[in-house]
Amino acid sequence: MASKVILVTGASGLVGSAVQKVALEEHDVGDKWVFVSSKDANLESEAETMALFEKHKPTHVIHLAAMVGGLFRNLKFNLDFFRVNMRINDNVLHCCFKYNVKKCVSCLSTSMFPAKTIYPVDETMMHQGVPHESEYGFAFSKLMIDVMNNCYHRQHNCNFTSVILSNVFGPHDNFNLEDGHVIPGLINKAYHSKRDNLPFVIWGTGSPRRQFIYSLDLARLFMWVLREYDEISPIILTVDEEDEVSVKDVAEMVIEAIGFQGEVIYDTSKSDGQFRRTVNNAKLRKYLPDFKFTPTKQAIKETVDWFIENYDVVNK
Ligand code: GFB
Repeated sequence: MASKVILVTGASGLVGSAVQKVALEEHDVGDKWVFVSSKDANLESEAETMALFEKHKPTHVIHLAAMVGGLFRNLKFNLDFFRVNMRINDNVLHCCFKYNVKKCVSCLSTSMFPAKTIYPVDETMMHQGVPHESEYGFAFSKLMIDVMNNCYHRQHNCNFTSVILSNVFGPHDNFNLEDGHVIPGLINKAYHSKRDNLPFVIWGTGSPRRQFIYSLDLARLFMWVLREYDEISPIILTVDEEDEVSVKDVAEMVIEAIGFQGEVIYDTSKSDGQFRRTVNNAKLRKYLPDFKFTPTKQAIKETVDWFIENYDVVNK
């Protein structure tokens, strides 16, 4: 019999696909992995979530399913982000409790830190103020996961924890221009600008700064959190502070990886969003001082190669 039954929600997304890849690479100890996506259950429905847990009886859960999107999707659907994610998270965590799940790891986001704060922020500062207005609904739904994890622990001694993610990118991302995050958006735009001999338009000023993490690095860290991390309080999983880059920096890496040589325009009529949200990963570094992140330039090149190879599927 499998020693662990690990249920992964949201498994067809950016992070879920990377977790699947890394889990397959692990020559493991007989754990059973169950990867589910919205095709298997609507997690906004309590009944469907319950049926999923009844069917698979997981001992461990990696909870990735969420309504997600880049700045421009957040600006349009603040309320939907809050309501959808609150429903999903309440159903999943309650089923984890009902079905005696030994450990659940959920995802928070660096966008939930107070908009007015002192940088860099760390895990102790997440409830100290109101998040940036552009991500308000999403950010509060993420903060509530930490509240629920603490309540389940206090009232029922559950081992539900969470990880705080910065901007993730990699294969299987959402490359949609309106809904997606900046790196997949830039890759999609640069590819078409090169193909159609058009200017490459970067939204905003290019000055905002972000810590980007490659999905495959994140998946490796997830394995460690699942097996070794033993706190209810969240842990930030991202690159070191000195690896923070600007939107302009990543746009230049995308231009190089695509081989675009035309005109570059910054459309400053578009929002910049939050200027920075620098986080300190000292807690992660205390546990894993030697963990090596893939250099952003190399990870962008690998993502561009994946995008080109999978162009028909991505753009269908
Ligand atoms: O990844 P992103 O959409 O969101 O990046 P956040 C937004 C930044 O990239 C802004 C610029 O400064 C935009 O002006 N940008 C330039 C572009 N060109 C583009 C483009 O083609 N597409 C997009 N999307 N942006 C995310 C949140 O915030 O951070 C998530 O949306 C999550 O919910 C994550 O919390 C951590 O980095 O601002």
